[in-house]
Amino acid sequence: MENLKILKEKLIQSNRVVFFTGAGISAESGIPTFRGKDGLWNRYSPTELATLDAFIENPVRVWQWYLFRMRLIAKAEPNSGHLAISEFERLLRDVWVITQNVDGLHFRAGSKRVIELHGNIFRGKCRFCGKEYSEKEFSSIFPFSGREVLKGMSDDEFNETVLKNFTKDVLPVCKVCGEIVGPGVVWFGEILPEEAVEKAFEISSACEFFFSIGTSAVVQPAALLPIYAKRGGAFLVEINLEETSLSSICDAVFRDSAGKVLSLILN
Ligand code: BV8
Ligand code: ZN
Repeated sequence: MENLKILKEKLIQSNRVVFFTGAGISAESGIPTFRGKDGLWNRYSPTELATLDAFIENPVRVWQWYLFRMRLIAKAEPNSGHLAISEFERLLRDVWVITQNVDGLHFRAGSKRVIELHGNIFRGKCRFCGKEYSEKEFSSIFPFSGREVLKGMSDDEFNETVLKNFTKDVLPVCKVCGEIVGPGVVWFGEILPEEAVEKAFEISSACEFFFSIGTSAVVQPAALLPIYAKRGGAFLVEINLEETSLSSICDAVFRDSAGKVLSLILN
């Protein structure tokens, strides 16, 4: 407990603190992680669904998977981990969140300075002409994607309409080029948004504390951020249920849930 108190005091005196998060921080909101024991990928492999090839080959199947996840996220609430980070943004001088997650829960928890490295699942992106769709604009061409529509759907309705009777003619058609629009996330093999990547590497290389939270630190180039932070002299903290390739270079490791540890440091 003592070292948590010391850590909090040092955070209060620090200039810049970065919270780098992965699927593990949203697990306590009921959203399965990718690679953990209950991981989403366990039933599917990333190459099977989160790639342009998979989408071109079978857009219905890819959209069924994304709508399944979007509905889980629409029904989810930010948890104590998201809320503690948003509280830190109010308490400390200079806080940034860099997230690999596409669920938007940091914003819903009240965090303002959030970099979404892998996009946002409720937005749309046309891979054929490049048009990007905001959440509002996307739900106007794809009613199924509306947060409230998905949240209000019972399991039976979802199974009936989306999992059973879902056909190509209900998929969103691009207003510009007429092709099928995909989710506004970064797929494997796709480049990350340039501005977001630049900003993320810039702030990570010049911060005093870098928290790597709920991530297996496997996905590149995001997994380079903690390495850059360490190289820039940051005190590197891992909060993760399982050991990762990062653990051995961390200055502090908390092998416990993100919500619990972040709330303990905060209070
Ligand atoms: C690119 C959006 C190239 C989609 C995602 C080297 C350099 C560059 C690329 C590569 C490279 N090596 C390999 C690549 C290719 C690839 C890659 O990284 N592959 C991996 C699998 C090896 N990278 C890419 O393709 C990237 N693109 O670089 O393009 C390029 C370059 C130039 C020109 C053209 C192309 C794009 C990567 C982005 C992929 N998109 N998401 C979607 O969501 O559908 S990644 C996906 O994984 C999610 O964003 C997720 O957040 C992310 C990372 O996973 P984690 O968040 O770490 O989740 P995971 O389940 O793995 O771990 C959770 C951890 O939490 C576990 O350890 C668990 O123990 C812990 N935990 C669980 N509960 C809790 C907890 N901890 C605390 N508390 C709890 N309660
Ligand atoms: Zn288009």
